[in-house]
Amino acid sequence: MTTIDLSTQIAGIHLDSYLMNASGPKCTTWDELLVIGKSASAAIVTKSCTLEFREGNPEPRYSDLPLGSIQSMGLPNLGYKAYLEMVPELKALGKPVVVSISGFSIEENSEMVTAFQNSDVDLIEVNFSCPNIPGKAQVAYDFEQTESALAALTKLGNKPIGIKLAPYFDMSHFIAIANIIKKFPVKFITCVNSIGNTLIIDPETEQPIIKPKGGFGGLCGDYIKPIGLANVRAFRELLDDSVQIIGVGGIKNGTDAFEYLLAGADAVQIATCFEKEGAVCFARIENELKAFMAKKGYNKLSDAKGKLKPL
Ligand code: RRO
Repeated sequence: MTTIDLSTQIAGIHLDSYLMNASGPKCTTWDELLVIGKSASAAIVTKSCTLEFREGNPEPRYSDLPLGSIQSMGLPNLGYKAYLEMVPELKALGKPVVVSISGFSIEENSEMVTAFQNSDVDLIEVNFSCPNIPGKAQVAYDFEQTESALAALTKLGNKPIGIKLAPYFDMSHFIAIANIIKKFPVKFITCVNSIGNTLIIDPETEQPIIKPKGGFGGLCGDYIKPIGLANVRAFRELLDDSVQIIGVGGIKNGTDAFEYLLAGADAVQIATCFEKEGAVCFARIENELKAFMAKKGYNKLSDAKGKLKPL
């Protein structure tokens, strides 16, 4: 059987495979990160962190849905210094470490970026798109703030910085964000975060199914795959190849991963499927992707990357 090479790179950082965990489920504590380190995930991505420890939003704040999930976790995390201290042990697990940061201001993000610039992490993903903090808008939907934040954060060191984007739904928004990204040395983008502020109602109880924000939460999983694919595709066409794209949204099998490859993803992240299935999902999806590519006669990612065929 032909060997299929799924190795890739993000901002010059080599990844043995195309699949990694997303900043999201099961990546908050050392024990959870250790599980990811021992799995087939190509990197270890941490839960978005803040200056201080956060308990997160009141429960119930997560619910499985038939085709995904809705959640309003509210950034529960250990505080950035805990992740900073873990970096040497995480690196010792033998794969790239991606830290996600999600401060509440440019100043807070600057403090955290500076700290991680002076650490051994491989990539810094700045989360501009958490939808679940009461009273806080998503930076990614505020183009002026996105530009000011990038101006400040991209000059704090030489380690590659990327941004986690919200899903966009209008061509003018793809173009506006791409034009901002082009002004700065943004090395990668991760798209998409959950679709924020969706509402699932239980008709029996006549209540929302999660508690925070009156039931408004981030929609994840299969529901958002077409949106993730469109965002990856749009940005792949608008940005040049110096910006790598990490696709996220509804990847639960090898063909989902392959669809993101056709759209132009350099790598993909798995959130809801990892939440539901556990860390075995990485090897399973990897094997399914390899089998699907073998059937097609492809033996490396570049054989199909970005090569969506016109109808
Ligand atoms: O913790 C969360 O509620 C959360 C975050 Br930080 C995020 O970026 N996206 C999301 O759907 N949930």
